[in-house]
Amino acid sequence: MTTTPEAMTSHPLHTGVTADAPLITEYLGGKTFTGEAVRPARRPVWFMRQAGRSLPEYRALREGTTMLEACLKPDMVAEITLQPVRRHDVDAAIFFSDIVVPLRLAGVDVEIEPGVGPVLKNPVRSAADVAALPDLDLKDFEVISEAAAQCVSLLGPRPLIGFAGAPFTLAAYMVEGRPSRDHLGPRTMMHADPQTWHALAEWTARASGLFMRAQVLAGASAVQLFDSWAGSLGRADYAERVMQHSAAAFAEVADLGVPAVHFGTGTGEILDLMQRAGADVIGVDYRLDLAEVATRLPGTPLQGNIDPALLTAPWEVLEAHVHTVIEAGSRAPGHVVNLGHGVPPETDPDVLTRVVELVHSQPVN
Ligand code: 1CP
Repeated sequence: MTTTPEAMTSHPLHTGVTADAPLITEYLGGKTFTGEAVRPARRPVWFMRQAGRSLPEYRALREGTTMLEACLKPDMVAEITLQPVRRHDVDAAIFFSDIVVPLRLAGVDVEIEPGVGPVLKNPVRSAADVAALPDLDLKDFEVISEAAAQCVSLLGPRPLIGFAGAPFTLAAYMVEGRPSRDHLGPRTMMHADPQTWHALAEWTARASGLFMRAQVLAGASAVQLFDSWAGSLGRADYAERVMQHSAAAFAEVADLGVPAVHFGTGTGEILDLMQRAGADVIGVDYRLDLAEVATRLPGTPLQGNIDPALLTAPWEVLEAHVHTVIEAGSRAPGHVVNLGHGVPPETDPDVLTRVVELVHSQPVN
């Protein structure tokens, strides 16, 4: 650990504040950050996209502020990050931000349009477009460090999870210029103009890596890379044209030693590769059988995979499903209960609170 930056000596994992938090010990396969075997005080659970969207207190606070403005106001970020922790008693906070925030901080003209998602003024489609991308520097992410540090001091022993979009998912928005279903633009580019593709993916890997690094140096105790659209790739494309860039994003935080989660959707064919890209934990989407994934990736802690569609099913149906997920997860060396993708905006927040109570009421292994 000689390369660990000075800032990490006061990090909550190193001071011990979050070293034996249930989330961390499950991510580490039943060990504390200092390596002692331990059973968690309770079964950990959090929800992807728990901050924002489904919470009335979020909508009230965001009134009159655009999404990206909100992401650049440390007080607001900290408040929104904490809202689901207070309301649901989840075992981790996820930093409130968006995968395109590093683009904005680097100087790319991007907006998040309500009801649409990220939109770029100038999509990036040629070698010249890539060459014109701004230089990236950790100093550009100071507002993120400040916001994350506020979250960490308010959270105490509850870990903050830092995150970023994976290089492919981020590049998909940059090439298309807006949300798309099949991501044809980046998939064409990686074959038609591989040099430009790799230059773009190197840039997005560094943007995502620095974004995670800023959050960890400010005290985030884990990171998650979201490759939401990697499921649109064939295995060969992922292996030859994408995986090395996700590995490069993880490499930007590898010296900091925090557990790293890798999540994508529709990624059944590439889960082993996603793990090899540098993840300690695999986030499992709702389409996969968690028990089978535990068999396919032996020795790997898992996160997931309640089907978000069941959040609006009758309670008995959801309850039985949660029990199935817990039972399947017990076959992995560590398991953090989560959804198999983000909270749908129309979810009744009380249902999420009830799921947390149910998970916490179950004995730990
Ligand atoms: O005005 C609003 O409230 C905008 C809605 C919104 C919110 C609340 C967007 C626009 N982003 C976010 C926050 C956000 N985005 C978080 C916050 C923390 C939390 O999890 O609670 C996180 C982790 C993200 C990550 C994100 N953004 C992903 C990866 C996760 C996933 O859901 O797959 C992706 C793909 C995005 C892009 C994005 N940002 C926003 C939207 C609507 C989209 C998706 C657009 C599309 O369909 O392509």
